[in-house]
Amino acid sequence: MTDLRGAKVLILLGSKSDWPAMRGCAEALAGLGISHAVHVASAHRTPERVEALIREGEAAGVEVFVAAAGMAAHLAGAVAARTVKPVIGVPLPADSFLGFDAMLATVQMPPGVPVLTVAAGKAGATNAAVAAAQILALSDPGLAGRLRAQRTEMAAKVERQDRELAEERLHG
Ligand code: RP5
Repeated sequence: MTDLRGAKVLILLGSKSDWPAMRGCAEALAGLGISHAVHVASAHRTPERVEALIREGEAAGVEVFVAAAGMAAHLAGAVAARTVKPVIGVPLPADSFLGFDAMLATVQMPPGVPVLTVAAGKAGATNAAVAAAQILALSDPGLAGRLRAQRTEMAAKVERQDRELAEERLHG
């Protein structure tokens, strides 16, 4: 059905409408050199497709699943029910409740079937990629090094911002 060969991370979206919020996840994985695939599969509208993608993904060597959905966001939980690989859930804001609905639906899993839930929306999309990288880095020293370099870069950016602000206040 779908070619997932080589993908270490499989990103599942409840709808194509989730892609603008989740594009950053794929970009962050690519930036860290992590092979990944992205597919739309809905826990409610296409439960069999969710099942098939998990089976295919596992057979292809996927190590971490990322599942993003809004509203009654059961996708990550539905994935977690069908695999013992780590599942990272990204709650997405929809028209109502600013993502609080999706956050509760994603995070409140029963004991024994966890979903590693990150922040709602675009921040969560990025953090899902970083968290997936951290899991993969446990057995990949090169990736661990790239994560450390990313942190160093982030710290340098904050210090640059501090200097810029001081400069602006001096001359503004
Ligand atoms: C969820 O419902 C999807 O993940 C999406 O966030 C939301 C709305 O889906 P669409 O009606 O845009 O397909 O299942």
